[in-house]
Amino acid sequence: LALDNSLREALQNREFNLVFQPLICNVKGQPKVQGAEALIRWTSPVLGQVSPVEFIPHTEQSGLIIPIGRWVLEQACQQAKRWVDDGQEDVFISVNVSPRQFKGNDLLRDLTSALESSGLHPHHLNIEVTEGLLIEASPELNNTLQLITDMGINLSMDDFGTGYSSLNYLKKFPFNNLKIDRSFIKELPDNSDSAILVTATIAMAHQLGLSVTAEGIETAEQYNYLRGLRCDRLQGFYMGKPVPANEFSFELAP
Ligand code: G
Ligand code: G
Ligand code: MN
Ligand code: NA
Repeated sequence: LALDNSLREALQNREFNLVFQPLICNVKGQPKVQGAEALIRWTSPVLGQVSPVEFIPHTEQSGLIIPIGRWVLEQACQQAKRWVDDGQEDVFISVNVSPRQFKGNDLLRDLTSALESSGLHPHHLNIEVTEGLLIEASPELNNTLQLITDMGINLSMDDFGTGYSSLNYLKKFPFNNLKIDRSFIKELPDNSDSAILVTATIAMAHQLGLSVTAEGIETAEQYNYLRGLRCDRLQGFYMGKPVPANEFSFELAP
């Protein structure tokens, strides 16, 4: 495939970059930007901007996600270290890791090496995995997730509610944080089904000892509603779009 060939050259030709979307910590009375989700972007000389929705699946198929994922981890950790050095002592960086990266032994090595080479303390690093990873739940997978947690890295379950959400997973695996998928946030606060689901999910997660992130917040109403529900972290275009590091601000926009 032409796309695969282009992707193969993209890494060495420096066609990828990371953008960072603010994650707002819902501290009582005083919300603040505490971290960022790192998101990959690809500018191909031939195709222009290609969304990760299109190219990540190809890299998972071909295995290119391994070196690309390694690059993402390195870049994300280096950026977080710069923020720490600039005085953002509590900052965290959240990185998407695809299921394919859990096959084999590369991930633990890549995590270790990204942390070591950047000098970033592991508690500044958060890994996001989708529910899809857990379909093939196995003792090895549980072991890997536990080792990541033991390293001091935090674990989020991304896109919660879209796939094979099972409360069982949340108990069985060592997650610290649950990200409610934006499809549930979209119709807040007026849609009563969404309101009930989101309210119950937050309560349940808190009882299981997990913090909750709401993603896809696009309006002031959604923002205020979720703050009222004691949702721990807030993310969405209303507070900030993904931007390159030099445009990222720790000032809360709205
Ligand atoms: O940022 P955007 O909305 O374009 O992201 C689209 C999808 O691509 C999301 O599901 C997101 O999790 C995924 N994605 C973005 N960056 C990365 C990355 O660095 N690694 C992986 N595995 N997925 C990513
Ligand atoms: O699957 P994941 O949660 O990793 O997806 C992250 C993607 O969600 C990012 O690419 C980002 O562009 C997108 N995103 C972030 N905030 C919003 C939002 O408020 N609205 C919409 N529609 N997309 C968002
Ligand atoms: Mn994510
Ligand atoms: Na998501």
